[in-house]
Amino acid sequence: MLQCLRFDRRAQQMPTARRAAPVDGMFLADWHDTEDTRLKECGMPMITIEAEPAPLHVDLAYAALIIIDMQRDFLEPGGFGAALGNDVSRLKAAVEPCRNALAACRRRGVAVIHTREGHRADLSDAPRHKVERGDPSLRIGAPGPMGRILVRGEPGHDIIPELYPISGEPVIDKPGKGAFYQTDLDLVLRNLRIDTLFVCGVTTEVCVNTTVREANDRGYRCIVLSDCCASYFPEFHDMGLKMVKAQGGIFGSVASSQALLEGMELAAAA
Ligand code: C5J
Repeated sequence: MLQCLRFDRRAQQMPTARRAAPVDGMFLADWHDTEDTRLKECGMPMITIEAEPAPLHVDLAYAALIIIDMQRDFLEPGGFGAALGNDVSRLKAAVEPCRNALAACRRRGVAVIHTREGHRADLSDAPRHKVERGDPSLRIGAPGPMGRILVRGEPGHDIIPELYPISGEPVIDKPGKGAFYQTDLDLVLRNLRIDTLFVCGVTTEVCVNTTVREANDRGYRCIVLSDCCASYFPEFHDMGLKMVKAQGGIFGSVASSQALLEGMELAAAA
């Protein structure tokens, strides 16, 4: 009898076929061939999403929503973003669209992954040039209203309440801008057989862009959800999205959260 535990987030388990380790040299697409029948019967639909530069067909069984660094340190006054002189209120625009995309993915059993940028308490994983940037009283590790700035375990390092992870959703702690650098994200995605990422988060041109480039080189197809991302600099947000989708989608594709929701609804109605 088929088990569909992968799609029950509370079960935190995967069916046997998904737990099997990937074979060296196997392309991500090959995994589909071995599991298609099983996954179809698990009820995960194929959706069409109106993306740029072109519409895409996405099998939700192999897709994940990744939410990059929606942390208090970036979105709230008194954190890392503010310490660098930024107007943090500019990032608020991404919260509601992100919340809608997150709710839709949770409802349909699409894998959800969160990331957080931050450092060890002794800052041993923080490059010196990163720590020494800016006003000494506001640097990484300095005490602030939300605890030590950009340090793991401090209140500011936490994900904002609106998008708080639930049980079964992996949280990737990363010391750099890219979510793959010095983390186990690639391993987590491969074990879940993910080949497509819906990418949300902040900031568009820094951690979102870096992660998309890293993902693209590792063979993941990225669809950046434009309104679920934000920047302290509106022009960098716009350019960051343009860079992803230029030249036929050189790093990935861009779509609105509405396009994702519509794609899901159409598939559900079919
Ligand atoms: C930045 C990030 N902007 N999460 N981090 O320093 O984009």
